[in-house]
Amino acid sequence: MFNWKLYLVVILGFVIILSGFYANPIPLIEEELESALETLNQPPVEPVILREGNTVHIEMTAQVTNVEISTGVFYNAWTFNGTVPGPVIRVKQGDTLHFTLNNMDPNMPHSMDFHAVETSPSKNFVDIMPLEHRSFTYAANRPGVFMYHCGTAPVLEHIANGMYGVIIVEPKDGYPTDSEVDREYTIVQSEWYAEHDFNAFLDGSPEYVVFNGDDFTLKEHPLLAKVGDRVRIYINNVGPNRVSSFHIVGTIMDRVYTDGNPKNMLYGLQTVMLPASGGAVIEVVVNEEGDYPIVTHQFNDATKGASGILRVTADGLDTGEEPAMSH
Ligand SMILES: [Cu+2]
Repeated sequence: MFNWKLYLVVILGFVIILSGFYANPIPLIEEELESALETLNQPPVEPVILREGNTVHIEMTAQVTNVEISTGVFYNAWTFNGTVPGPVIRVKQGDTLHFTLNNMDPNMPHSMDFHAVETSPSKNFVDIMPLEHRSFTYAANRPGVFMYHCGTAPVLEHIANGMYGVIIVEPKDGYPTDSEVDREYTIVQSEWYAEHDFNAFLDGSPEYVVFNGDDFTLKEHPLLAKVGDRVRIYINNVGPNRVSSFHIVGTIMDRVYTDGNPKNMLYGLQTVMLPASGGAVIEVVVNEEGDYPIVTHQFNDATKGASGILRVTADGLDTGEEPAMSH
């Protein structure tokens, strides 16, 4: 017996398949490619840092990894080692750096530009092609708190997507205040724009301006100090576009070493100006218990996330309380 219902279903199915084919001849391939790009989320790879006398072997990985930039907001970031900022690298003035970059990103060349070294960019900051690796050797002869970043063109895109961090080159003879320092922290200020939107990067109006990659960690987990402590902060503003006017409410910076060079010692600053890529070592002495907001005094940027808390308690331990005031 003729099953007209089955016949109708088969004909309808053909019509749907054919109309899809003619409307978009290669729909599956494009969709698959797009979703593969969207879902690339490589687990963080630990950096390798090994000292051998005055030579430091550093191995880092360029990779694509989702990072949380605000509570519940994720960015499919281009990173060094799966975090934004990338790992803090610490070496000593006079060290030779033997640096290897593995590029795990299958879609894009990446590179490394260390502000801590003086070398020919066209030789030593060159692109490393997808899934390749390459090594470079250079000296870190000047002390400081230096930015590092991917230098692949367009640099704006690679920095705005997350490829930056800090390399601290400790001065050979230390800082004059070394023996007085009780606690040390590192803060990196940076910007997040509409995801992968190059026009937004160009316009320079970020959605978030953040400390250490997100707008919540330094509020939920304050930096801690004990009454009377001298607190040292290694700070760098990596931008890519904004200047930072770094300030800690309720303090005056007892010492500031501009760009982290001990010869650039300043006294009694209320605010330290950090150009894009600029760094500093700052020290404050905290003599009263309480929550001291850490901000950029460019308050549009502080309101977009660049604020945190320095919590001072009698024993230096966290009280676990919500910050008393927030900016
Ligand atoms: Cu890059």
